[in-house]
Amino acid sequence: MNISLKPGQKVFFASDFHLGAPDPQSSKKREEKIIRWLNSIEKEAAALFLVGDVFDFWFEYDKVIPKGFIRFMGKIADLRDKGIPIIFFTGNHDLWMKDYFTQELDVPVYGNPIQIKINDKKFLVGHGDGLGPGDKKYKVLKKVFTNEACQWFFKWLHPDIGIRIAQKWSGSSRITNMQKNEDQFKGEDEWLWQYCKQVENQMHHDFYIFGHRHLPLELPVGERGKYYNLGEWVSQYTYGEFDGEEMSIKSYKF
Ligand SMILES: [Mn+2]
Repeated sequence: MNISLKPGQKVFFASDFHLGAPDPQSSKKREEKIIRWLNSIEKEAAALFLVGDVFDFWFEYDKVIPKGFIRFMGKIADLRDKGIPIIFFTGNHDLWMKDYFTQELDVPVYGNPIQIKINDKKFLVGHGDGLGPGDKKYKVLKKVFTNEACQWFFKWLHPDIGIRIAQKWSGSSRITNMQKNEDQFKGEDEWLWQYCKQVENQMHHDFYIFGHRHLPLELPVGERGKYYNLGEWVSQYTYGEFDGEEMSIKSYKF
């Protein structure tokens, strides 16, 4: 994917909105904030990357999608209708996105990191779950979640039951863990940082952009590369911005 920026244009990156969690009221407030942010960037945006865990839970049945998030989806439709390319990634919470966003909103959805070129800079962009060493528990879980038989079984549970179970599970797994040190910086042991260094040894990228850690980070990768983590939108409202030369992590101020 190649993007060339006109003067004044920027590319925006955000992840880990976790819409739907931990309860409808706080999710609604977050949704409003996200829309306010999207309104504020739309004039400058040459492209928008939403890098996974946009939804705290998502599952597409053949003819049904989960209720909710309608203003957010409306805003995505509005930006697309204005001609702004939007690229979605699945995260570990919403990895069951299929073709609904592509069909309905003309938004491609990627499940793995992709390389992009913006002006003359090379990027590697993805959610980041299950990459690098460590994260072992999740890697096992992902095998179950992506198992076709498991998905088939889940699909045939009535959505009122399936989604209720999934929301309970999802709610207990992450947002609540945020208070419990899960999201503290692990220094050299940051496995996504290690993953970036491994990739950099094979092939140079100027910028590595990931979510998943819920920690806004800016770290060197080799001599010339940099790893940015986008943080989250539950309490910090952080996002990445590339102006054609420089990448930066900013916090949206309301
Ligand atoms: Mn997340």
